[in-house]
Amino acid sequence: MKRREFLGAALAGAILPGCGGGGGGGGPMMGGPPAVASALLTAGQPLRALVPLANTATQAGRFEGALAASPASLGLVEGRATALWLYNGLFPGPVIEAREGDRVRLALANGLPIDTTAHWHGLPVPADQDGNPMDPVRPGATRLYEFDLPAGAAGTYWYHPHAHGTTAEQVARGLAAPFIVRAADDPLVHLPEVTMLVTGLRLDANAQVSASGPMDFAVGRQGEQLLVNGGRLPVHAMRPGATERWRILNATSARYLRLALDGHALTLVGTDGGLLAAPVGPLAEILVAPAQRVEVVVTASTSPNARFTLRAQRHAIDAMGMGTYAAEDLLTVATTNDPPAAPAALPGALRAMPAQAAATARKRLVLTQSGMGMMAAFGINGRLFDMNRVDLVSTAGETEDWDIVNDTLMDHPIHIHGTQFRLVARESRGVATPAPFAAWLDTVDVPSGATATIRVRQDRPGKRMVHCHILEHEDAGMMAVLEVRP
Ligand SMILES: [Cu+2]
Repeated sequence: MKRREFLGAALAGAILPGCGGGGGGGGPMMGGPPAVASALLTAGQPLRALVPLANTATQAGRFEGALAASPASLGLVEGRATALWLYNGLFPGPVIEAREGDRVRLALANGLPIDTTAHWHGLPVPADQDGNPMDPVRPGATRLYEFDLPAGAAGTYWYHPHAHGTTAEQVARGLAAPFIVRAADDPLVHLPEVTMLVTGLRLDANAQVSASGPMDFAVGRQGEQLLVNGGRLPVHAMRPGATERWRILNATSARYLRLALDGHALTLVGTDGGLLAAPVGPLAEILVAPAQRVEVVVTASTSPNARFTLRAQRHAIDAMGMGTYAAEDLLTVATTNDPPAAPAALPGALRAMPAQAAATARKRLVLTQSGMGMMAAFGINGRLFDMNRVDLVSTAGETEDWDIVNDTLMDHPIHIHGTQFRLVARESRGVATPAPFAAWLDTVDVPSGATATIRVRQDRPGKRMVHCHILEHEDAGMMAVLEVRP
């Protein structure tokens, strides 16, 4: 089968400025939810602000909080109760907002009927505090996670379960929320800020979260409605001409978000691991792969009383014709009737991003496929996950180049725990495209048939997960254990 090429020349990490449309074929398998929806699933409600997790610390320089993962029931559909699993009963879960330098202590109480963990996605936490699948929190148990947020860690992260084999189910039932780390010297602190957590929801005819089936395990969970902060197609009001900083998180299982805002350009200022060295833009669109985050600066049109749509554009992720996502609207920007705001200045430099050290070791990871179509299964270097096996070994503090070779018929967003890395280049069909700018990533999209070369350094010893962040792929074994030795 001919491999898809259109992403072959793709640019840095998550970023795909001004690229053409995706391939054809296929489409979501499942129908939408029942027709009558409550406010949450009714389009046009105001964008909800996420609820912050209370900091119960009594000392400065600390963040202490309590999370409980428990079954909950929510009236998403009129006259029906949808069974969900939520953090602290919130849909979505509470946003954790801490600062660089903070000592963090978070207690997780497991009120679920199965094992869970809290994985602090993208944060440089010790391996034994990172919610690995080998560290399950049993039903009824409470686990305390403790870690420090070092200088330079400011950025947009998230937390979610990482229990072996049930991560997709736990996220699909509602367990995911942002974790924002702030810097004392944030150069964009003058801009109003909005956090937009994008999640997927797929309900069956009884208004219950539907289990993933064979198609979902093949190409990722299909047919989800996209929600922003738990709402369907919410409205975000902006004063004409106003400039805002948006933190956008892709917490869907498998939905690549090729984001564009009608009539507006986007300026990229940050990725998974925080700010870029300088703003990048204007961009017509930005590709945010599953698990990735972006920080974007948006200046609203000066037209009053106008409406614009933030949309995830059509995007194909496989060459088997099964994983094409149709365009889907995410959110409406509605300008108010106020006189236009004065233009906001954006600094030319955001932060220092010195070059990484030269690599002194090299690894090759091949993303592998067995079976075709609905029978497709994916591994790393031909193997499925075994938490008792070590697949890769690195030395703490050593800089390595990893060639991640995608020898499968679909794209995979590959996530490495415990550190941030940079894309060096992508190669496809003999054409290498260097990353056009430096960006810190913890998840890199590796298109079908392409090789992504990343430069990565792990600073803390212990076992780290390396896996596809299409959650059904992860659960089915597309994951490896990296042992970082002192
Ligand atoms: Cu995958």
